[in-house]
Amino acid sequence: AKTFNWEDPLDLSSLLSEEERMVQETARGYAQEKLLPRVIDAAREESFDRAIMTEMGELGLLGSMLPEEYGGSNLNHVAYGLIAHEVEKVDSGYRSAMSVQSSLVMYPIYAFGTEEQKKKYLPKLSTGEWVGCFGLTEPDGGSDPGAMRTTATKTADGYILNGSKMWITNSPIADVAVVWAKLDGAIRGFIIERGTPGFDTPKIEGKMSLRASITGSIMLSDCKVGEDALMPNVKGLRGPFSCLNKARYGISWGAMGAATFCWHAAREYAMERIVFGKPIAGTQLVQKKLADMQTEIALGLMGACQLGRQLDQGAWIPETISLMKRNNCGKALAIAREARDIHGGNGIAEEYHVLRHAINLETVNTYEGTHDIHALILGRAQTGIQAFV
Ligand code: TGC
Ligand code: FAD
Repeated sequence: AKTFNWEDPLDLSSLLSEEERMVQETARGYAQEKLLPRVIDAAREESFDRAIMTEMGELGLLGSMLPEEYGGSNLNHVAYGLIAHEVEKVDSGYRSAMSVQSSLVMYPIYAFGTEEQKKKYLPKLSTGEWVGCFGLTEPDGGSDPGAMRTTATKTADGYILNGSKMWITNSPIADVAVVWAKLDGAIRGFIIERGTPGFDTPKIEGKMSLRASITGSIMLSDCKVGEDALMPNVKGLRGPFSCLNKARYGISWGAMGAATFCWHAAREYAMERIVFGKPIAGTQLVQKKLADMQTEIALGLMGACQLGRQLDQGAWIPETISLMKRNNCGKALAIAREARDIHGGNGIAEEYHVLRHAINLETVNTYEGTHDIHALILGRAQTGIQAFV
């Protein structure tokens, strides 16, 4: 007879294929052996180690869902989610670097680019030789990207871009940027290479969240690009949203990775911490907190897995992605805060990691559509009434 597995109460692992488990093992090994030992210094010093991109590239973790001819590993959505989950157990910022490269840069070039653009950029991005970034959000407000001000103007031999993008993961180290701008009033995607005159990417300093990730802005002042910078096969908000669908899905797994780390750390700490003569794990309040964490994580991972299967079958709906992104980020943030609480004063020390996760999850709950914006997407879907405006 089966016994209760406290770590995997709904038996998620029985739903994974042999290949998915192998990917999970590879990502777990890399994250624990190579990322975990450098994360405390990275967060303290607010620095991102560029070598991480080539390391991930070597293991096939970048653009993993793309076909092999473009440098991908031909993996499915569930395997992609498992990578995000393992990497984010260490730090949401490291998962960000992977998400942006895979879902927000390689995916649009693959889905909307010309054959020449795919051949030029995808192999280099998949090895991590080149780093990409994705510029959608602007300083005047990210929740309503349809109101963007960045423009592209057609010239005799290309386009001139003007405007600015804010809060862009990886922009200061990016070799190439996917930038969304309005051309004759319609949103279009452009690929801009580092070194193009009028393209600048200053770093944002002083972040208190996601400090192991590098973030910047993108300044475009009369930035001239050729005809070949435009991705021809998409027009309108569907372009950036198609990328966000993939990234938000991955985040629904990733956030549960950060939550899983915090839950396990809280459990272990509570078993060892003796207060009033007994382990705090033997108190009702702490047990309730641990039970809540276990329940939310088990449900969140099952939901993410089901969504991954739907994506693999092509039978998915954007609202389902909003539901999972919103719920898993919100729950992960609450779990990380509770785990910090269970650690008492030690919970604020960097060596215990839990406060770093909680602070990171503040960003994860906000980017790729805030918790409330996803509520409005779900509200619209069930009432037929849009409440954004
Ligand atoms: P709406 O009228 O709803 O739609 C406009 C057009 O877009 C299409 N569309 C989608 N297509 C594909 N997938 C989706 N999920 C789609 N959602 C909408 C839609 O069909 C329509 O097409 P058409 O042809 O009919 O015109 O647009 P709206 O302007 O009312 O949208 C409102 C809202 C709130 C849903 C949307 O703007 C939104 O989601 N806002 C949040 C913005 C956001 O998520 N930004 C993320 C920036 S990137 C980032 O944060 C990266 S962090 C990465 C990291 O470091 O990990
Ligand atoms: P706003 O849109 O100004 O929202 C502020 C508040 O108002 C939120 O609470 C929001 O929920 C609420 N709100 C807005 N509209 C409504 C409404 N109609 N009804 C009720 N409440 C509402 N963007 C990129 O393009 N690329 C990246 O790589 C990227 N990386 C990021 C990395 C970090 C570390 C961070 C912090 C952000 C990143 N972002 C990126 C930007 C991110 O997507 C935006 O911050 C997010 O979409 C929210 O936009 P905003 O910050 O302008 O907030």
